[in-house]
Amino acid sequence: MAGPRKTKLDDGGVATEVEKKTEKKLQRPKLYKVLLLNDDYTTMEFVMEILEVLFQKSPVEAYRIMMHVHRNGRGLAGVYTYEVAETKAEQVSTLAKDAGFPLRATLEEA
Ligand code: TYC
Repeated sequence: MAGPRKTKLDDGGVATEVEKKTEKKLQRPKLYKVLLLNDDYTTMEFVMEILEVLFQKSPVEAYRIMMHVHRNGRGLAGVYTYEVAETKAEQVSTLAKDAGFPLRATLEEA
């Protein structure tokens, strides 16, 4: 059973094109990495709290990610669809600003 299904209304090609377009619209959305950036002022404790509260990391995982960012400059906090990733990155900045820290996050296509 290879190839597109034939229907009673098969028009010899046009309907097949429409089906292809429909398939394309149903493709999975792109995913984006939220990357935490290192800085010299945000405390390690605050970064871990952000990872636990916003990115649902365990304390052990939060410590591992925070130390990775501290040593390497950036690190993966999570992977999400665009709107969720944008919101997470904004929440990082807002919560950090409210606490007096310059912590930032950036997005990268996964
Ligand atoms: N470098 C910071 C310090 O020494 C800790 C830190 C880790 C800051 C990770 C930001 O994303 C970050 N206090």
